[in-house]
Amino acid sequence: MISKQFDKETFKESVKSNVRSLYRKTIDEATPQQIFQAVSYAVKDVIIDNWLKSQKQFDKEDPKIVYYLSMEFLMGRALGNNLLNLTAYGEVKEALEELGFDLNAIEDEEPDPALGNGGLGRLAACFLDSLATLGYCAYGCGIRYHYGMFKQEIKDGYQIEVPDAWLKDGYPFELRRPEYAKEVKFGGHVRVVYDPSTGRNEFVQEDYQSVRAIPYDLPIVGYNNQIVNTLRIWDSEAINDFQLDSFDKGDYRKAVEQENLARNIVEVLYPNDNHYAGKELRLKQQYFFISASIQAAVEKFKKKHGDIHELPSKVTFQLNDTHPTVTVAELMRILVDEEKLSWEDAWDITTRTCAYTNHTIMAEALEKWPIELFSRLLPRIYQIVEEINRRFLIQIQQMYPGNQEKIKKMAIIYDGQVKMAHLAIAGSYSVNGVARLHTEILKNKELKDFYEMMPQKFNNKTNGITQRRFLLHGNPLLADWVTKHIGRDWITDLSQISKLKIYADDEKAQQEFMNIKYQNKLRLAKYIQEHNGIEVDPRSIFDVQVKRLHEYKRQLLNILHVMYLYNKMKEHPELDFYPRTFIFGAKASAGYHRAKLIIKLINSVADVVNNDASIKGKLKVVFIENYRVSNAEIIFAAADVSEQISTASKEASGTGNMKFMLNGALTIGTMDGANVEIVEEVGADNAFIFGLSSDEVINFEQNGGYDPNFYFNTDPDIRNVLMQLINGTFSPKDPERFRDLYNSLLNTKSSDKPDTYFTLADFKSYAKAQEQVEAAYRDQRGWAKSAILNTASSGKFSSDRTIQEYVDEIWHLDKVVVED
Ligand code: 26Q
Repeated sequence: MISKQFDKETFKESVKSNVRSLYRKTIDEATPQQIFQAVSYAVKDVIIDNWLKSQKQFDKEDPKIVYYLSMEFLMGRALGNNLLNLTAYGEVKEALEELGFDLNAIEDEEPDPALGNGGLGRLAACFLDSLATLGYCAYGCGIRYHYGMFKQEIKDGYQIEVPDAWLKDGYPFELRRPEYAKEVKFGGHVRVVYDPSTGRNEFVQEDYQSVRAIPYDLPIVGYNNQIVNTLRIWDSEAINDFQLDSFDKGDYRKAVEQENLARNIVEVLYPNDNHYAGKELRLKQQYFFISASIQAAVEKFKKKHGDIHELPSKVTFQLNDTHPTVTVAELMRILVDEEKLSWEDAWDITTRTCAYTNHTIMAEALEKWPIELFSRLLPRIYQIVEEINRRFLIQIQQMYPGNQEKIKKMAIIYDGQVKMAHLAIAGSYSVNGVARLHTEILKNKELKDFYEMMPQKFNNKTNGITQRRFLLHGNPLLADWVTKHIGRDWITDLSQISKLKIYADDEKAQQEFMNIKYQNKLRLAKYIQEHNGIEVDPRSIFDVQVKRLHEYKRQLLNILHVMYLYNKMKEHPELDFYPRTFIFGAKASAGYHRAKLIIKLINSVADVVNNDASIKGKLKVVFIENYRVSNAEIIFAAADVSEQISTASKEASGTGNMKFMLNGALTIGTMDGANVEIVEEVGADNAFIFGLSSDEVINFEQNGGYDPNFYFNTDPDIRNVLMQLINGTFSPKDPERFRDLYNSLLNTKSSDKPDTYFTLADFKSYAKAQEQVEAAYRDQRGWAKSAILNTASSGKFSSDRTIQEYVDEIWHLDKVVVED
């Protein structure tokens, strides 16, 4: 497609002139990084025009705005994506070729902005892409971490965390907006002052420390519609410019403290995924970006509208998990303390403006802040939470008179802790889960009491992913093939992709599809060769599990099964195994020792298996270092088999599962999260389902768990694999190395609660499903048909569909069109 705004010659001139003015170099003297910068600035120029135009149109039409509040935005690289969404990728590629550069190589110069951990952060990024593409006015609000998700290096099979200094060369797409800075206050105490003129108490925070929040705006380019939305990430700066001699002793100390505070707040992203860490700095980060964002949003609203009571009709704050939940109290503070509203009016406005998305039922992920910490850091906010709690408890008592159990289970403040999920639910008009099964579990189990009290708030929004990054950009060969068969409409309407179904039985289509998969496997094999020094057979089955490392995701089940297969091959050399490459990619939280040990186990198994000539290269294990958005695109495109093997009920949704499906991989998985809906769309014949159901898991849990020793004692295959964890098969120098993993799976003296993830209970049915995978792959035509059907059935899993549901059922935004 020819872009409306790109002229090749002008673009080339712009790149050359950027190299000159930025680096005082001619284009042939510039380094690849400098070329990346120069190209990006040239692209940004074009974006800025659309950005201005969009904001003008928003100003004119005054649509309702959603603020997507999130501690994480896992954006991935912007250059290629922006070019695609501007529909200028082809022309720019040509322009650069004429200058002697390869766009792909230039794209590889961009640091991967990794301001997120995994699913939740990447979901936020997909949502921004969809919001802009669908023409809705949306702001992402987050933190400009100076260090994003750590880079993972594998040394001697162990994970090493290396800081990710993504800003070190400057990030060309961001725009610093100091004129929109906001002050954020921490600590001190609250003085209550009676104002006789109004008859109200005023609450004055004194002796506080404060920082200046400075916004940096990143453009979010809609696909082919000239809309550019904004991701606003806040940096912090000290309020007092640090002037040594102008302070007396006391102020000097405070100045230093405020400097430190400002420096620390935005320093680094917490690398925890699905795990709560009650760190003071984390709460500072939360309040920092929320206070700045809510202040800015209210100010923007007031510039246009006279009556603050109209806020809910023009603004919605979507809370991405409980991390931004101080929003509820901060908005109350602004409405009551600054706008001088009555508590009742302020609460009415707040609870019609905030909405909350839950992403997990894992107990260890629930945010509970000690009162001491919370009230010390946020004294006024704590008072407000206390009042919200007091009134909420009255409401509970009215509904359930005398029921102390309900108070105990539902209170916002209880047992010395502030429970953020309870605050989010009380303060929101919508509470949603992220896949149908997950929402049902919330309603019937985790949040049952809340659901019974306010059923109207609860709803489901099954997650989605953007096909523009994960097919159009990540898999150009398949994208072109799809377009050739059904036209381009799928790019903005993924439901169209079902038109491919008529090709599922077509032999030519099957061959083309499998050939594209093969090309993509070659691309990944090359990446693996370059990065791991391992040679893999592109004709083998590429069986892939890429996601954060967590016990509930059960990478351990996967690698135990690899060990089992290896044993079988050794025992029965006469058996005919179809060659298989097991590919892993996963970061473990820096302090999560067991997760890190699982990485070591995967690499240890890889060492033994990959170097055992007797199995003739039929089994390979690869651990891809530093799994992130940029290499994810290459990995999804090349996968035959998608491993989605979480303990049923634990994975709220999953989104990797959808990316694999879109790229034509077949799922081997449990009936968990969105897998349920994936199987519903593609049909059970085109997936490999195994294991306990969520009902069965929950049942076991309510009756004290299952007995892993039963499997150990009765199944020699399982016993053999487990014994190999402690007999040095994969760690001859240190046979005890994996003892903790062994203990985690069994009832032993040192494990108080063994295998809460039902690994051994699911092992045999997993192994059986894997046999079915192998058998299915041997039938190449059958496999091709299933693969095509997976791609063709993935329409539901576009984040465009998800966002449209949020708009229709929660946000009620107005669509905006930007004209030429
Ligand atoms: C909390 C407190 C302190 C530090 C960190 C955290 C923290 C950080 C990140 C807690 C949780 C997360 C991330 C959770 C997450 O990614 N959840 C995933 O969300 C996806 C999008 O909805 C789902 O698809 C996944 O199933 C879910 O695991």
